[in-house]
Amino acid sequence: MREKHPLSGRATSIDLASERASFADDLGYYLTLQPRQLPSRYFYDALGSALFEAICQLPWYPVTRAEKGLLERYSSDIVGHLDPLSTVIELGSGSGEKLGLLIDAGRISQARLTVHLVDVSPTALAAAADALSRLDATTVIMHRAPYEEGLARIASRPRGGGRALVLFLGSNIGNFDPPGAAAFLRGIRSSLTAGDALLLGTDLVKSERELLLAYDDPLGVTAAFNRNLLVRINRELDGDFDLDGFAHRAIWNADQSRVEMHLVCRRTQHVTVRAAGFDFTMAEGESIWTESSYKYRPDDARAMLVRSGFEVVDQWIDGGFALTLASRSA
Ligand code: AVJ
Repeated sequence: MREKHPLSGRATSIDLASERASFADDLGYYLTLQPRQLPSRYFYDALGSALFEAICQLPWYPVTRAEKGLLERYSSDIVGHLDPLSTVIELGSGSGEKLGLLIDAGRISQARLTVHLVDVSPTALAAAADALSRLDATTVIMHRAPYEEGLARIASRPRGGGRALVLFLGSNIGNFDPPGAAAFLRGIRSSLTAGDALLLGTDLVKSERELLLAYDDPLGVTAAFNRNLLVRINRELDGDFDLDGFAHRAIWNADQSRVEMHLVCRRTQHVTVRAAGFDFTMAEGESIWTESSYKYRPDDARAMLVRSGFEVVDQWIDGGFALTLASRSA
């Protein structure tokens, strides 16, 4: 059975209206904090998702290539730890390519497999569903939802034996601050049963030069990805950000072990976000903090999992990236 367009994957106009309302609420809160901020989850509208896919192909952004290389080489080892594997849940499905790699390289029996894709982006879900449509013996279920909500829905479904593997790849964990990451991992753990596992992808600390090139690339794709947040606000919430008046800046915060992205105001401007019902003045040099990408040492990733109640099974490292497999023991 293949649920091509399950109910949980369909966006209704009510969803869209309430999403816009919470976008407006979030802006009213985060844009008036000092320093001003915008949550990075809002990067991923259709254009933002396409720009992110382009970033993954940049020679200066090694994350995706390194992780795919690890999956190609070690999927059979990963799957070997999880026999019999019956369910794979990918949080933040992206293009679905990595999941396909795991299934192929791990020689997972497609007929006995159920795949759940959880993503807030309808564009990402559509791309993933397309990439996985070749697995016609596998049941693919899409959940257009935030991760926690998707996990809760999946956990409440009956599962016919076999182990579950949750994939949280691409260093998406890097967008959480340390307490947030621990809480999130504990949430994943509580949705699993004994014997189930989590495969976590984490980008590793490397030289400042390499890190800054990855987040401030010479083609300006990451700058476009960052500024698109303002484009989105202007379009969806009737904002009037002067795009030209903002510069992309990436900095390496060594104390906090994170790359930060900011939008720095080049000249004082008054901004109105009409549909969110607020306005403010931004001074020259003031900035909006749009993203944190935490970087880890291999031991940090393991310790974070242990603190969240997991048992580390194995870890694979190459190209400045780590895949860590952890299980829920009881
Ligand atoms: C998708 C959150 C892992 O932090 O590296 C890429 C997003 N931001 N370039 C990351 C991103 C700028 C990416 N994550």
